[in-house]
Amino acid sequence: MKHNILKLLKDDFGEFVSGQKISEELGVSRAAIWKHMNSLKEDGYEIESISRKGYRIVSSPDLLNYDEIASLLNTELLGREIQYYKTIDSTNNFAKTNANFLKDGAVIISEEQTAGRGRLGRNWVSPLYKGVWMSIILKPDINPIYVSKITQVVAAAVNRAFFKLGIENKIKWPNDIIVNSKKVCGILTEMNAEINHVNYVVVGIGINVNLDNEDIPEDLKSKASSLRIESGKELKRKEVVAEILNNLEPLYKQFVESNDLEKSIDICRENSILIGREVKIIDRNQEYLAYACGLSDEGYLIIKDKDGNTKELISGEISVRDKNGYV
Ligand code: BT5
Repeated sequence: MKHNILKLLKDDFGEFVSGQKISEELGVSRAAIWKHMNSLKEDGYEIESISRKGYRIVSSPDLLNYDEIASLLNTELLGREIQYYKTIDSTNNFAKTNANFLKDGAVIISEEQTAGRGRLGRNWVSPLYKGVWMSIILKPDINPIYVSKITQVVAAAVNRAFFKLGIENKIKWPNDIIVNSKKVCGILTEMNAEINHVNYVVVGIGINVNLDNEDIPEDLKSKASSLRIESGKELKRKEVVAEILNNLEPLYKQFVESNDLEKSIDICRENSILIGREVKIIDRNQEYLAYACGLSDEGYLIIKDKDGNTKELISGEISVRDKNGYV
């Protein structure tokens, strides 16, 4: 009921909606409406009530639930179902456990993660209300060997979304988004598949939106930052989520429906922080320097080693560091 009341108020955002209208349309008593209004206020909504005029929303909190995000989306597939939590161990873990019951395009978002994960079981710092910690469940009808390309599609979408929000950024292949030489976003793509069939893909996206300096652990300060620290702007996290999903949907559909990666790869190429630079490749237990020449049409990083041999790196195999530091 609370959601229905909120929807009525949001449909007439800024206008007064009378208690009588709410009570008639939703079949609730005036006393119940009052109770729900108080509960909405506790959630952070600023609601003005004037006798004989009714209720109106003055401002909404920056929460990442469906009520806040849905009206900002222009998608058909992504984010049409949002599972929202205040705290969770890892949205990727939750997504993987529940993927069979959730729709293609469903999104899991938590205000904090207590065991956020990076690649290879690394830790991902995810403080309460400061960032976007979300996982998207995808059920593409593609060969499992192509799934790693989805990371490039997502990186391209995040890059576009940040530009739309006024933030210059670069993509560090395969899964980082960089602002002013520091990592502000990481992508973790996982899948469950049979030999020829993808059961589901979980794309985890972690974005440091409004973290302050003190939210970033000492040992990460030299390489990690947030959109707020780097741009000096406080962004609405729900707008960040919506921009990403809105930008991802057309690129993702092009890939899964027409096997067309061109636009995504073009974005990744044009905004690459690695291409044209010497990089350090950390490949399991060996490290070597190489020159990053480009990105193949398949989304693999093309490098030339010191002997002049060219090879393509497939995401997931390696880590790349700039030869003098993080980027
Ligand atoms: C990644 O791994 O960059 C993928 C991160 C994916 C996080 C999302 S949040 C929602 C979803 N649920 C999850 O549990 N995970 C996903 P990788 O390239 O392995 O980078 C991990 C490394 O980045 C760590 O070892 C740290 O050095 C650094 N790091 C940890 N937390 C960070 C943060 N908040 N911002 C920037 N760097 C961080």
